[in-house]
Amino acid sequence: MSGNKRVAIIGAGPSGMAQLRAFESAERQGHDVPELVCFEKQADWGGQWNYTWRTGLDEYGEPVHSSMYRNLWSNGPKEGLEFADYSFDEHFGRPISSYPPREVLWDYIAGRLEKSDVRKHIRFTTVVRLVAFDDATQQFSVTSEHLPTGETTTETFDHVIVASGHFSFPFTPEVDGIETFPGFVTHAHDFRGAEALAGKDVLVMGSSYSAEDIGSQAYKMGAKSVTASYRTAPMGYEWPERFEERHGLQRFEGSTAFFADGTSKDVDALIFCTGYMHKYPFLPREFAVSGANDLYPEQLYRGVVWNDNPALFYVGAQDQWFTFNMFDTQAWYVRDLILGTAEMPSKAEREQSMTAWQQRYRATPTNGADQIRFQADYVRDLMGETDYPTFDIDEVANIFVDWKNHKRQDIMGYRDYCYRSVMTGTIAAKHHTPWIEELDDSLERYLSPGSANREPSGA
Ligand code: FAD
Ligand code: NA7
Repeated sequence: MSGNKRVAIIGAGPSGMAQLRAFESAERQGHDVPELVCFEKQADWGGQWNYTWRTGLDEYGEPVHSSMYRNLWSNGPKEGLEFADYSFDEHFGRPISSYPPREVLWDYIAGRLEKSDVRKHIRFTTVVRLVAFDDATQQFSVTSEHLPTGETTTETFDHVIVASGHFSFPFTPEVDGIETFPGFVTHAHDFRGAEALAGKDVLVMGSSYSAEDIGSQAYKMGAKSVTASYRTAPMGYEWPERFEERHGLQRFEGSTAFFADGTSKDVDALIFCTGYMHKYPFLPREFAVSGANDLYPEQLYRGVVWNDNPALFYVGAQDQWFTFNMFDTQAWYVRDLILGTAEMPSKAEREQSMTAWQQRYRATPTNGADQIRFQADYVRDLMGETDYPTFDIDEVANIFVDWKNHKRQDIMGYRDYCYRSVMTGTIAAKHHTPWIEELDDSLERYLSPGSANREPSGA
């Protein structure tokens, strides 16, 4: 073991799993790796991708982590998130479509780690309650609770890696008169499926991913109408009939919603798609990322090192165009800093770098393409620092830009496009059933015969 160092990883979602994979890869190359303890409050790995029907509090009275719903399919092409060291072809043994359902992606993420024994490092159903740092010993103490028994344990670690995600604590604004609304009210975090919205007039508040996809789910499942209410700018897609956008939900009077343009609409259901908060209840304020859901959180050098205490790291703390392969590049870099094979710059050097990246981020136009290229450059920067297999990051950025264009062309049909993998060169298989017609989102149905029989389109 690396000088008997101990490393705590908080969370076994895609980011924590990437961290375990990174250390495993170093160990395979003969590096002496630290003792790893990964705390995971759920009973299995996969983070958001570990679907639960539960909402609110779980069976132990813990806040439910996952915000995913039954019928969720990837909202971006899988060619944008593919691991550079474990392709979809390797996992499934044949080409699959570009927008797999949730369960299929969960299977892919898990498949990479099932080939190793890293699961032994994970303590499931164990929630981290408190992290503290002792200036005298320069060590962290981590207090955790084993949820089934209620037993608490405090241990010391040289490093803590926070990989607990940031799409689990819903932000829900106040709306005047909402207490008089007799209909169904929830937040995207607690949404599990749109079947019950069939025949209903549905209002979604927000204009980002959740509003777009939950609105589309409601449409697909036969809602009588879907109204999406935006604050800053409409999504602006060519919505089908029964789907419209209106500016600024202002108040309710009973079932009637009033908007900034003076119009009103009677609705049966309101779903807040108003985003999430950075919240780390186990961290003292001086260690907790705060602020908006940004591509470059202010307190983190290279998006991963807590600048005021570089023994503390985050993986996956930024807003995400890139996901799984970005978490990998972050995890590989964090690993190398811990192993000492990458050098930790001085505080002054870190600050210089952070200022430069932040200035650049603030100057980046908010349109999708520029933001995508900003994050591509960020990933490229990390990739250059480690031995994570390099891949054509510009081509991945192009895939994301194409994806945005396809959404503009056909918001209800964009998931039927196929892209080419930058990792293997394979063109995705056309799925046997268009997204709008498919009501069975299971892995079995997805992989059922016929999925490779349609000619690819796009790419
Ligand atoms: P998470 O997946 O959130 O995992 C964090 C883990 O930490 C969880 O397992 C949690 O139980 C654990 N944890 C939290 N607190 C504690 C604690 N105190 N103690 C112990 N364990 C703890 N990305 C895509 O690429 N494509 C998509 O289509 C897509 N769709 C999404 C849809 C929704 C509704 C949401 C919310 C996100 C979506 N994402 C998507 C983004 C998603 O955030 C990432 O894909 C990915 O799950 C992030 O991984 P993570 O490990 O950083 O966080
Ligand atoms: P996002 O992407 O953070 O978007 C939040 C949306 O909520 C955005 O459109 C905001 O509008 C809107 N919002 C926030 N506060 C308000 C108030 N007070 N009034 C009206 N509208 C508001 O969250 P999502 O849930 O869509 O996506 C998060 C992740 O989940 C993402 O990674 C997906 O893959 C799934 P704004 O544009 O700021 O005016």
